[in-house]
Amino acid sequence: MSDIPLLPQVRAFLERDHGLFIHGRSVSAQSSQRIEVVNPADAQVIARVSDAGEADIDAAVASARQGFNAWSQTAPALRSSVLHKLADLLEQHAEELAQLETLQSGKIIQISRAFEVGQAAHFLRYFAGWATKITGQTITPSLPSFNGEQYTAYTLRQPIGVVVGIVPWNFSTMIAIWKLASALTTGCSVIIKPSEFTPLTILRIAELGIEAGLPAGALNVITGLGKVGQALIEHPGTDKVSFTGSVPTGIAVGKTAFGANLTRATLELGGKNSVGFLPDVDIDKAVAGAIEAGFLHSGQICAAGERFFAPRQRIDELMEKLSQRLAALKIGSPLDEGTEFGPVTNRTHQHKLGQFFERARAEQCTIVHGGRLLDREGFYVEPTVILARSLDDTLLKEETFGPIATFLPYDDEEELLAMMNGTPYGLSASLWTNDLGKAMRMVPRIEAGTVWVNMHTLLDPAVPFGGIKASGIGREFGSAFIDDYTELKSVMIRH
Ligand code: TXE
Repeated sequence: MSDIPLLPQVRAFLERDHGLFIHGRSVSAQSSQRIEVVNPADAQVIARVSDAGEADIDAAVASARQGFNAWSQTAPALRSSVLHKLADLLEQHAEELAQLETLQSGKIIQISRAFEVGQAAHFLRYFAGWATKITGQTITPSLPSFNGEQYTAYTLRQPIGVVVGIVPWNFSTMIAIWKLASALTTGCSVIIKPSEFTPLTILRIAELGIEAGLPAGALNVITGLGKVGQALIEHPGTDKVSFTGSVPTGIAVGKTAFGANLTRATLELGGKNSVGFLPDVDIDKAVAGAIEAGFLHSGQICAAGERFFAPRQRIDELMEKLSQRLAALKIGSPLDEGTEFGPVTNRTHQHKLGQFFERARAEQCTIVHGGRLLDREGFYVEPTVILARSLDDTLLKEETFGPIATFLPYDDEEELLAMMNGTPYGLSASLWTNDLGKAMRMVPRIEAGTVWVNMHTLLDPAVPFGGIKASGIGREFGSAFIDDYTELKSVMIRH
């Protein structure tokens, strides 16, 4: 097969002189610094965007404050209908957005279509529904009444203000949608700072936001390096940061936010997620499970499984069958609809994965399958299966964020639980078994924000998502996100 043809509107978008999206339109940055956007499939530069400077950041924050004043006063039903309209527009522009996403991230086109656009629209509609359902409580205080006076109290949930949404490169469309939808449905305005590697789709979506009916300033997009994110958090005109990304950057973001007059922070960080196969598991289901947990989008998912624990008597068979499946994957261009496994998103990340392979060899782990960078144009690495020697091996401790499943055998259930929990992180974990009773007893003992049974990685907007331990603070989705985007005001009345 061969690459699908690019839509004319995609070519036209790439050729544009990209500005920043401030106060309802694309404006040229005052900073002259530019960042190259590179196609991971062939290492060619496809566009250049601005690395925003101080004046640009001031302009975006001023616009977002104005946007907040307007948007927070709109009726919840109107906010809901604008977000529904934006979801419609995402679907109407689905192929254009999917192609742009694949060009900037190397994500295979089916994943761009299904997740970055299809799922993003689905999440957006879920968030849109919340606009009209945000409520406080009424409370009867027990204060003394000397002259017949009575008391009534109630709480208000009010939008927090200007939100900074800092987005990583792995799901640059969907994660941006989670952040802007959470902010806009609660009545906040938002400034999105996309990853410097993948800034294009959100610039296009901001234009669709205006078409959907957002007032100028409700949604701004500022491109640039990490320092731009930091300056936005430090800015006195911003009230909250919602960050998704790596643990070290997340900790830095948290410190910056707390140092900036307690700017509120939601941190959704990565980690080192465990996958436990119980002794009764069907081997074919275990292999499919390992693929779902570790290799979707080349493992570049914060919730992906990286630490795989299998019963000692079954581990060889499992790794062998998994290796056979990986060997049959069609590796190729992400714009080819037949491709099952594409490049990773940037050269730095590809090199980092190469260093992990070297570390594994130096620590005498067994490379069961893969373990090399591919010698071809673009940023390709082999899907890899590794047998570690102990829990202290680097590949069982550090987040690789790549297509690497590292295995270790266990002998009994208590040892499995200790291994699964033996990490400072706690974003997600999964158990694979036919014995649901056993799984139900183990689930409460697993230290993770999300535990899946016989599934991994898939998220639903109705189910809260976020990390415990060093994997984050706060929750996205469900009703839980509302607490993070609103302030609770108590009102007491004597009458
Ligand atoms: O991520 P960062 P990077 C891992 C992955 C990858 C490594 C580095 O292993 O190889 O992290 O990737 C912005 N204040 N993950 O550098 O640093 C930055 O511009 C405010 C795991 O891309 O986490 C980008 O928009 N913002 C991961 C965003 O933060 C700052 C997802 C994420 O950048 C900033 C991505 C600062 N001081 C990478 N520094 C996951 N687990 O979800 C950077 N940024």
